[in-house]
Amino acid sequence: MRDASGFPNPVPRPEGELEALRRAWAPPQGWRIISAINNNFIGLFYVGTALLFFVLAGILALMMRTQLAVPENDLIGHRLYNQLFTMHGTIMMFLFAVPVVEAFSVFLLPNMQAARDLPFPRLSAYAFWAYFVGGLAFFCSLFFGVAPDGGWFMYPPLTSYTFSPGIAADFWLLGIGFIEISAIAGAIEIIVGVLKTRAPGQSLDKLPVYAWAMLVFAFMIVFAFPAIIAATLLLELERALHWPFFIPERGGDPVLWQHLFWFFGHPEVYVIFIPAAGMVSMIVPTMAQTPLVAYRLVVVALLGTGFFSFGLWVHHMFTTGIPQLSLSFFSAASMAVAIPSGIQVFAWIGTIAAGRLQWKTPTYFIFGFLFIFVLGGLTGVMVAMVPFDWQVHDTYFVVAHFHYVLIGGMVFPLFAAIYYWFPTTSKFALSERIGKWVFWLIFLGVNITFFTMHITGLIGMPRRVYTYVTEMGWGWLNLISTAGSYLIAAGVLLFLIDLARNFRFSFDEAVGNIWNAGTLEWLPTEAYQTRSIPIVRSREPLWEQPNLSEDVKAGRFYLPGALMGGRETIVTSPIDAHPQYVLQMPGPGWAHVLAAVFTAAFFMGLTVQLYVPAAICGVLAVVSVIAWLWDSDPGPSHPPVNIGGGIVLPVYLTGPINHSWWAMIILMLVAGAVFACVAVSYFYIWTVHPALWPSGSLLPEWEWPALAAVLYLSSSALVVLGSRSLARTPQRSSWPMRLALLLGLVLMLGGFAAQLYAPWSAGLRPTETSYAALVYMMTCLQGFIAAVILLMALFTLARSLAGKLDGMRRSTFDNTMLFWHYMTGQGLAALALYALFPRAIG
Ligand code: HEM
Ligand SMILES: [Cu+2]
Repeated sequence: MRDASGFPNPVPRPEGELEALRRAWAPPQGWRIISAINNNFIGLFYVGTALLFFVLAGILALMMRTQLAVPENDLIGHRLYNQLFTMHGTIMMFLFAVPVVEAFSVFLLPNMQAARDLPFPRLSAYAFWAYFVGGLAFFCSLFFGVAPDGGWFMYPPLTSYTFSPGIAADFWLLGIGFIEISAIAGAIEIIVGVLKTRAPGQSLDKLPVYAWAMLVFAFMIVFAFPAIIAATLLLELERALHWPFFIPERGGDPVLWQHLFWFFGHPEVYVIFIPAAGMVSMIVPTMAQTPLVAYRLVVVALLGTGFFSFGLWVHHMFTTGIPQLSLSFFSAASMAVAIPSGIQVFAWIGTIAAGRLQWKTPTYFIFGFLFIFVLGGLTGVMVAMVPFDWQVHDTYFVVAHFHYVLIGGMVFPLFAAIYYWFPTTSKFALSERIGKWVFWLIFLGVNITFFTMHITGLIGMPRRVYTYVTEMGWGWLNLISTAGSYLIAAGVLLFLIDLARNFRFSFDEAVGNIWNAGTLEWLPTEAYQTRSIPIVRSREPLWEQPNLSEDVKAGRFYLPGALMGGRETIVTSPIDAHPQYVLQMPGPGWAHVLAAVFTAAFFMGLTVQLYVPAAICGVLAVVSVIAWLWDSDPGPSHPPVNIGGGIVLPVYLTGPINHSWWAMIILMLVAGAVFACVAVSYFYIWTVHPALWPSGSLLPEWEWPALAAVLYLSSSALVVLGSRSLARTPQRSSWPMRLALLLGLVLMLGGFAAQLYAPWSAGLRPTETSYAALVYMMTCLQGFIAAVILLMALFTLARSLAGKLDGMRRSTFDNTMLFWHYMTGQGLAALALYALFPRAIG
């Protein structure tokens, strides 16, 4: 029977059958814990760790405020102060703001989409553990006096080897580069999760705004974070091997760092704000008990903000001597981006006006958010005006502005979210009485601390100074700011007390829907999410689909229980959310946790220059990843299953429908973006020092590059032949496929050797000029991708020999093939830039 939306209704199963399924459902104890680690629990652990970093960075801020309370204070010297503001800024941005929103989504998204989990639970766990271990190690650098002190944006030349010898700056570069890997892993998980694991019927126009926001967030990470990865790679190579990317005497340019950093850093602000806005769009309708006004417009605004925020980065560089025309462009664009945020603000106000507001703690925080964020937006428009920015650049006015935006734009929504959503997983709700105290303390504290700073800045106090003389007359303003910061601290402390008193994690006895919300994360859950997966017919199913909770709980919908005796969820089509296949989730495992720990140890070892232990950890990390992936491609291990309502789904599909295929595509986008950043740097450096480019008789030779190109292309062609051969043997692996992979590997390695040899034989050395360094940088990236392909191909061969790969069960092969083509594409691009570009200009 099909209903209006085109989905068959769930047919209630006979009571006996349901009973049997219920029994199959009850997971054994160990299984409960593992499913917890992979889902809600890792999400909460993740949120908790991020809050820990918020508190730690907050303590650093209090230390700074204490030092600045009175003029000529010598509580903290300039050295420590430099470390404090660097660590505070860095931790708040990289170890709190981004992880906390990813953490929240690991915990919220599956519930909101009534999926049993995000599609790669082990990848979320990997992201978490990498962040946990790496973040704590990074923080501990403070205790050993080796904390970075170059400011959170680490401008060279200050942070290059001449002015920052020692390992402090390396801590920042390797530590942050590593944390970015964790953020990107999370982003891949979120994109595939939002697009592929939704409740049947939850088409894109019924998707909760929060899920939209997370989708935009994750895509922004995919395109913005590669810039900081590229930048940290360049600076680390400059520091370690003296490749001169940012040194003007050898053709480099320190402003290149600023471009790369802010191409990441500006979107970063929206990366933080967009998920928070998504949370607000969920909380406001519930608190007002009416659907969000202008849903479509809000979604368009989110997409618009995400897109346009990539065109604003230069407004952080108005004082670097940028040409007038670009100044005007970026100034106008910076003001224009206020429009989509304005649309959302009006949608929230409209929703509040349309409904009847419940005055609960989350509501207070929403109002605090609106007030503070709008003020931050106003000063934002002020500093977007170039002449004004020239006046206040690097003063406390800017410190006031960005704290209004960051605290208003993300800390307040986050508190609202915690008070709002914790009842989904806690036995008790947080206290309303304490909550209001927390709100008022933080709200007043923030305004007292930071409003004052506008004035301090306007009368001239620069940022990043550890003290000031009495005659400047800044003393009383600073004292007020310091007092305010203690109020904030009191509020946060009270919040932690509330959390300790009332938060009790529970799978199945959570307080539940105390706000009468309409979305799926409020469905009753058990050890492994909802008992059955509902059909969704509206944006607020709990409001509009009567008996939904009872029917879900009774198992009257899809996948009622553990049909295959394991962990499973439904994979749906990205637009309409039509059920496509049943995804068998991985079971308990430790390999991914070890992989994260060893990756962290590898980066730590590099930082403190213990190269042998680092190498060992690197190898162990690779081994753990291989062990982790070994049982990740289960194949059609079970005949198609009847998920209920007459729908029979396969348990395994390959090709573009497969969830891991999507993950691979996104990974390729990330790799491509890193390469693109380096390629753009190459052009940029050319515009700065065209005279250093080879010309005339020094033009690069074309024979070796041409050979490399031919070898790459033919290796790709061989893999395609291998794929065809594999398709002809559905039940087993084929020898032609194995041979094609092996021969392909040989050709690829030959291609890489030719690519490496070309500049070397021409006498080019990476330490000589920025041009040469960039040529070798592109070669390094190619070498990295080639090494990955080598591992992937050997892994594929091993699976084929172990009988775990055939014409049906071929996800591993397909992913290797995709990345192989990527390798060829990137190689051709690098070769063209090396061999053809100097010719084109010379
Ligand atoms: C909770 C209360 C907070 C207080 C009292 C506080 C205080 C401070 C202080 C005193 C500085 C140094 C100013 C200077 O010497 O130039 C600073 C810098 C900074 N803060 Fe905060 N902050 C707070 C929250 C946050 C949050 C939530 C974020 C981000 C999510 C953040 C991000 C930054 C950044 C990026 C810097 C610049 C660091 C640099 O100059 O390299 N802060 N903050
Ligand atoms: Cu910006």
